[in-house]
Amino acid sequence: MSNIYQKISSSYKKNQPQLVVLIDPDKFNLQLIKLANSCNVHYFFVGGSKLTNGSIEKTISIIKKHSKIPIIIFPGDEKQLSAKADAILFLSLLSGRNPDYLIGKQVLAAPFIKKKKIECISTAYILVEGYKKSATQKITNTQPLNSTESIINTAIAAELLGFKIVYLEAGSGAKKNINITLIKKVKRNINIPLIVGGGIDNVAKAEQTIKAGSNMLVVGNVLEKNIHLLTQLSLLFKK
Ligand code: 1GP
Repeated sequence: MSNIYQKISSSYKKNQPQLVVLIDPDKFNLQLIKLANSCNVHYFFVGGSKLTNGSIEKTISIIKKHSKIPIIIFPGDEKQLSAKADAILFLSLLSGRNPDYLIGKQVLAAPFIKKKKIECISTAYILVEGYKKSATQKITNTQPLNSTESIINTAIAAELLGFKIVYLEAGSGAKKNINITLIKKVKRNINIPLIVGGGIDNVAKAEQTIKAGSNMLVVGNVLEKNIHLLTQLSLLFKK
């Protein structure tokens, strides 16, 4: 088994939730990286739905200079790659029916990932209604799922297809984060780690999300506005 996934899997088996800080290269803030070093942050996800000025490669290099926290690429498209990352979430947008985001972009990215031997974690990416049109929704031209049954069935299909992780995404800056009851139901139906993110902007939401069974919790947007919330959030986790 591979290195990063081994750690994720081991925490999943021990029921120890992990905290992920999402770094958007366009909004890079070195102070957040430095603060994360003294908090219970398990991983950085680096990526963005659409990058304008930021570069994945440069961002990862800077983070590596200042932190030992493993970096996992969370790619918005097939160009967001770097051999410097510790792993990549190899996402397929299973909530949508756009072939480019189901398999097309993966085909384009695959040769680089294989050649550079980047640890690849196949991830079923499920966009759930977050009541704010997300960047993912706009760029991929897909609709989020809002029926509990279809979300659960998509997660089950993901496991049966061999995905290593399910990611329930409400969209960055979502008005409504993923519903607690939904997390519990999805958890009951799958036996692989579950990532939850989107619109988690305070400690209470984070606490409820991990109590409901999320194995990895992703926080991005709110920390771009207030890095100090990380200190409080990190108290919910152990390292
Ligand atoms: C978005 O799930 C992540 O892809 C994190 O969402 O930016 O709303 O924290 P936020």
